[in-house]
Amino acid sequence: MDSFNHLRVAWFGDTETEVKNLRYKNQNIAVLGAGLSGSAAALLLRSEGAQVTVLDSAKENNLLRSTVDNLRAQGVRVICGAAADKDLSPYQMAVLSPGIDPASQLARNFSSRGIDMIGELELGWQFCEIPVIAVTGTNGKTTTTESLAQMVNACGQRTIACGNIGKPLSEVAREKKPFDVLTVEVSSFQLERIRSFHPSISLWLNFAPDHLDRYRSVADYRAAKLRIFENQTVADVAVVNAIEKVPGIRARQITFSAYTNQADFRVSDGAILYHNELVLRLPAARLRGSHNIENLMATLAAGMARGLSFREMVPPLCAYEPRPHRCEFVREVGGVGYVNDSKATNLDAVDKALRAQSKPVILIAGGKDKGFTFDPLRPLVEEKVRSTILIGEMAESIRRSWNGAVKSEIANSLADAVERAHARARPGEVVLFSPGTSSFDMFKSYADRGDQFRALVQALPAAASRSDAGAALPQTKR
Ligand code: UMA
Repeated sequence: MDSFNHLRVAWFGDTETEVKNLRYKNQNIAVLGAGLSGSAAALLLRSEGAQVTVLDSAKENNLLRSTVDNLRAQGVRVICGAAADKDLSPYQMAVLSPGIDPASQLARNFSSRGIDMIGELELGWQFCEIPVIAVTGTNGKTTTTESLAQMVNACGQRTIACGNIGKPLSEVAREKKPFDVLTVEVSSFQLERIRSFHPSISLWLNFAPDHLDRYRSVADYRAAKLRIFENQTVADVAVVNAIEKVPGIRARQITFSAYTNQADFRVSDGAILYHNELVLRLPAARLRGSHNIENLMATLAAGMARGLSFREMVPPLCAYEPRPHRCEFVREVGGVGYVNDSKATNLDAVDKALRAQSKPVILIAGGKDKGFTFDPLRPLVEEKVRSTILIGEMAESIRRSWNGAVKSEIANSLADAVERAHARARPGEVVLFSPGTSSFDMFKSYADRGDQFRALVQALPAAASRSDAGAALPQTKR
């Protein structure tokens, strides 16, 4: 049963929708960025009859050949490199990809001319005539979005996990498949440029400082994320972490917390309770750690808002297997466990990964400088970590942050770091790769970084003498 009084039902044949979406026909529209979001937005606009130009600051031979070829084959003009940053053609509107900073030369070339600019999420939303569940939070978005979509599908409501998880909303909108609801992971970058985006159910998982290379302050980052609630009304549902003080929510709230009993969903005696009703015994689920218990609670709350019963939801939710790169156990070598937590791109994620460890840790951390220091982790590192091996742009800065608290050394590549960790770790310890910042200084993405870590660990000889270890390791990009 669907409990929404404003259910958006029609993919086809809705007159209001047809009129609304004719707005872009024959319009001259620029799409900034030729990545996943930009190409999805361009193809959606093209299929709606717009004249579309994709502009990307990168040189053409640095872009995916297949993407550029496909765009051109669909009649989309593509301009790359310096010519894109300086393009002065007249446009009626622009669509911005989430990863492009509004302060970049490309974006400023449009904003300074007063050209109306929306984000790709907003564009996709304008063509989606079915309800949306939107999931945000600093950490746990992807796990929650994916487990929620899997659970909702298993309970008989057709959905797809999309958005920041890797399939842009504009692509789902263009495909026009008959879903009952869309499960959309939304980032602060995407929420920055919404206007009418209106989820029937919004999830606020948690909040911690991040992305300070893009935002002037933590408050700016939080304000962008809070826009998830902006267009919700009393007919909608907001699923909110009870520890957070989230202002200005009009929707009906369902709260959850693994840390307080003052919440609709809470933990007691190794189980999740809804008020006083036992919902899920934690050992039955494959997700582990307090942060994941909260992700499970938020998922159940969203399912409840969709009219699903706990009896239907619990079996598929318990069957959900976590994705790679999130405290993923890779292998044990000589009594040492190796854990790949490459998805940890901020300090809050490292904090959670360290708290989940019961054995002494050899920590490999570091990566791109995102504008913050590792000082806040110092007390926890002192408590949990025996030795650290630091990589990337931030290695020196992290060493300064933890100076005197733990023994630190700097590695010149990920292969070097794994080799050093292998040499340092004693049986009964854990080598945890939880970088605490993003990967772009050395790798294509956190997934590329985690894949390389996993391959390096898999290549460790099972019973090698420690001094030989790593001799045959593959080289990493630096
Ligand atoms: N570009 C310019 N000028 C610039 C900067 C970039 O032209 O000044 C171009 C690049 O050359 C590139 C394109 O912009 O060709 C990339 O655009 P993009 O960064 O928006 O990347 P997409 O491939 O469109 O991927 C985006 C999200 N990326 C970011 O938000 C950084 C993906 O989230 C998302 O999966 C995808 O849309 C589909 O919705 C990734 C991410 O890291 C996973 N998200 C951040 C996070 O989770 O922390 C927010």
